[in-house]
Amino acid sequence: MSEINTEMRPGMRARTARPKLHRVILLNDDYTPREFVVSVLASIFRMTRAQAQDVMLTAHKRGVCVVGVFTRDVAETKAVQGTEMGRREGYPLTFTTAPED
Ligand code: TYC
Repeated sequence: MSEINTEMRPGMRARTARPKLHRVILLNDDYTPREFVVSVLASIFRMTRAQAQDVMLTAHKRGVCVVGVFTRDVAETKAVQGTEMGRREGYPLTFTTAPED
């Protein structure tokens, strides 16, 4: 059986796996009720209602707000879950993702 040599050698850089992180971004819209946005944020992201309120208000005022930073799969799953929670109630609430630079 062939084995992988995992030993460090002089000049080799120690490297821990550091997956690229992706932002989940909340987009403002004119129809989703503020309270509904707060509930979605609190239920999908580990956020108190006060934090969720801040994020909602930032998106409301500025158009977008970064909700959190996650590995790609987690970011995409949370964005889909949040967007689907809105769609089920007939709201245009939308979350997107973008890689961090
Ligand atoms: N702008 C919405 C309203 O006035 C509330 C809202 C805030 C919707 C943030 C989406 O990402 C959002 N009812």
